Amino acid sequence: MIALYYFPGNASLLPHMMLREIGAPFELRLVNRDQNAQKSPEYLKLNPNGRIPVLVDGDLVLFETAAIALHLVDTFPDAGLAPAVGTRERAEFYKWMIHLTNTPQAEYRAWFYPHEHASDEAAVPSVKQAAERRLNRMFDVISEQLGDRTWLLGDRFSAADLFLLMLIRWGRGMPRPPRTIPNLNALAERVLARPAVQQAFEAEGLKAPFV
Ligand SMILES: N[C@@H](CCC(=O)N[C@@H](CS)C(=O)NCC(=O)O)C(=O)O
Repeated sequence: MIALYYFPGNASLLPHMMLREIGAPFELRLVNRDQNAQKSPEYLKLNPNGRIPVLVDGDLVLFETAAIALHLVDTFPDAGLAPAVGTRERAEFYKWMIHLTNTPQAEYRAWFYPHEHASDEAAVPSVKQAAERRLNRMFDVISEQLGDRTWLLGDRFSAADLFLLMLIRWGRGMPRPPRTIPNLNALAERVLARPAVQQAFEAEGLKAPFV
């Protein structure tokens, strides 16, 4: 049985949307951030970094959102969330998954937690501003790469589109939210129209505006 440790809207949203797309049985386990449960001794046994998400699959305990996502596409190949292994499309899929996790997702850490990136409280606003500038540039590049394609891989929907939706959503409070870039907004709308995505949002209690 699969269990996903989550908090509404956190990085756990990607594997949650994927599990709904896959349609396999799974259990959601809330990590109550309001009580800092991600830093509790029990949770630290699952993820010593004290971060969300964690996926438990039998006796496998996985942290890192992208690793969880890649594990899910491998475990459920028939769900069609990634192109076949060894193909050019699969390589493009890896490119996007790795880019999204180690570039915009990592940059969001500086935007949401700027105090972690400054030793002086006075520097925090400027750390946040610089993160925002870098995020804007990253979303511009993603938008240029997406162009007028339907999905990041062209005609083929994949878990990378779910990942991008989550990242677009995280920026809804930025001075220039990613949704203000027309083709990113259009992609977000297409992903949001998927029944599995709507089920995940509803189960997490996420309310409009979604991006
Ligand atoms: N690289 C990690 C980052 C996870 C992460 O930063 N999660 C955030 C929520 S989106 C978190 O746990 N924040 C609470 C904290 O750092 O205490 C991953 O992708 O799993």
